[in-house]
This record gives sequence, structure tokens and C-alpha cells, in this order.
Amino acid sequence: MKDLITLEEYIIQAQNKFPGATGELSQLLRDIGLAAKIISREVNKAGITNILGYEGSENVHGENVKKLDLFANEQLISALSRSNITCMVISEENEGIVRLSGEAGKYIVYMDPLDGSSNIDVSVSIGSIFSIYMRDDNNKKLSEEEALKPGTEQVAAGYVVYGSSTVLAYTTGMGVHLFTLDPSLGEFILNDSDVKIPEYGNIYSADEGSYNFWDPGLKKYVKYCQEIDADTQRPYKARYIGCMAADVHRTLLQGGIFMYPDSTKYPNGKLRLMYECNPLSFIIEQAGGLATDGNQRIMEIQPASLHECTPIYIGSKNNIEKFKEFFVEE
Ligand code: P6P
Repeated sequence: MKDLITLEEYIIQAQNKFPGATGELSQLLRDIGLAAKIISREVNKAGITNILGYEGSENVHGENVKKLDLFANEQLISALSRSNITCMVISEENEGIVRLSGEAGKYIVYMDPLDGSSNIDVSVSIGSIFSIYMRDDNNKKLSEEEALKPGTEQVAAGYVVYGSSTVLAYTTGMGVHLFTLDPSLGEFILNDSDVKIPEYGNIYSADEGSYNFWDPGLKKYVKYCQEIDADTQRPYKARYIGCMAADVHRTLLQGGIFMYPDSTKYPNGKLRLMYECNPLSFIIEQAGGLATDGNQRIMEIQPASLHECTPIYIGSKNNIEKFKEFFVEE
């Protein structure tokens, strides 16, 4: 028992290393952890409680919203409203900013409350992703413009994967910490307090069904991954879950590369910069990996709108560098 460290204990221990810490960011992370437990409970019994299926509306991207999307969104917004720490939330499920707690909180939270919704009805991994920024000036009137910050300004980020087990990963810029939910205790238990991504991996991850929509350079790179060469562990394995949080979590632990490129089908890519790519890039960079849009660091992109998309190539340092040899600088 003495070796077990809960998420709450770990957050407090980390906070105590910063004498000037107010405890607000710690409370924010604990609130997200609580919402994750509630979402995990619903995900694990979704088939029984008729929470599967479509709710009937569409989100800002014109995608059909599933009941569990809305449940997760409500739980996270509710959890973030518990304390006057978060002034506004930007969610995949809401077109504009969601103002919280009298707009007094000093943090801004971006989130994809349920990532990979298409997997819900077939019991394949889904996730939640969050990205946290600090306000520049608490006295200014809240605006969307204030939330348009590059990923380098994130103060914390993380994800939850609801899979064969429920895992939570977060970083505050001091390494990546991994926890697994023990349902019998109702606690996230620390797995690893400073996860590092392998420098090289033999797994590539992309929706190859879209191959004919891709740029020539990417096609050449994927053919390189499929060539036979024992010295470089090729052909690589192809793995694609259809949930970015789960694909990136596997990449964090086993190495390799995850790619969602721009294409003739998605000229700016499909994945959202602020609540999918930036938070997962923060995690992967903190673990020693790289994340690029092909031309620049994901986290250096200056956003022009809350829900904009970007191409993304993310993973092990050596895999990303090899990819860039094939990718023609646009
Ligand atoms: P496709 C889920 O909808 C998501 O936003 C990511 O989690 C995932 O990587 C991607 O889209 C899957 O997209 O086009 O393969 O269904």
C-alpha cells in the first residue's frame, strides 16, 4: 500500500516543490481527474445505460454528436466550474467560448471532451484531451482573441484514454506523469513519473485509406516504412486506432510516428490545433519527442481561430527526422 501514490497525492507533492504555488493549478488538475473518473464509469457501461448512439445535433465541425460526447462535455465543464479557477473553456462541442465562474478564474482551458467518438459504439478506445493557459490580465474583459495563444504558452496539458484500462497523462512542463485508474479504489494510481518516448520506433500510424489524397513526399515516406530492411526494423508495423489520444499514447510508450496530414480531402489537416495537437505535442516534447506540421513546431503555430485545424506529424525524434527527409518543405 505504501508504494501507491494517487493522482491527488502526486499533484500536491509536485506543488509543494514550488513554495509560491497557490494550489489553483493543482485544484484544476484534480477537478479534471474527477471528471475523468465519472466519464470512465459511463464509458465502461455505455452499452447498458443506452448512452450510445447519436444525440442528433452536429458540432462546430459538422460532425454528428454522440450522447457520450455531450455527457463528457457537461462533466468536464461542471468539474471546471467547481472552483473560481477557470474563466473560460473552449470545447470541440461548443462554437464560442464558454464563460465560467463569473469569469474570475486565471486559467483558460481548451478541451476535446471525447476524442474518437466514432469508436464508442464498437467498444474501441476513446479519450479526453485538455490544454491549459494562464490569462494575461484578469481585469480585461474575456474575449476569444485572448485565448488565441501559441502552444508554447501552455502551462499544463494532458489526456485520458478510456481503453482496456483508463489512463491519465499530464505535464506541467516538468516531465510527463502517467496514472492508471483503479476502479476498485476510484483512484488514479501513479505508473511512471517521468515518461520518456523511445528515440526510435518501428510503428507508423496513419489512415492509409486516404493514401490517394496525400502529397507525393508522404507517399514516399510510407513506402519507406514498408520496405524490408532488418537494420532499421523495417517493414514497420502499421497501427491506427482512430482516436488521436490513444494513438499518441501508444506512440509515447512504444515509439514511432503518428501522422494526420493535410490532403486534397483536408487541405489544412483534420485535427484541431488548440485542443488536440498542442496538448499532445506538449506531452510528446516533454517526453523527448517531436511534433511538427511539416514545416514548423506545432506549438509555435500562432492560432487565428479557436477551432482551426493543422496537419501533424508527431512521435519519436529519429522517426520524425527521417520523415522530414521525405517531406518537401512547402
Ligand atoms: P479519421 C477523432 O475524430 C479524431 O479527431 C482523432 O482523434 C483521430 O485521430 C482522427 O479524428 C480520426 O480521423 O479521418 O481517421 O476518422
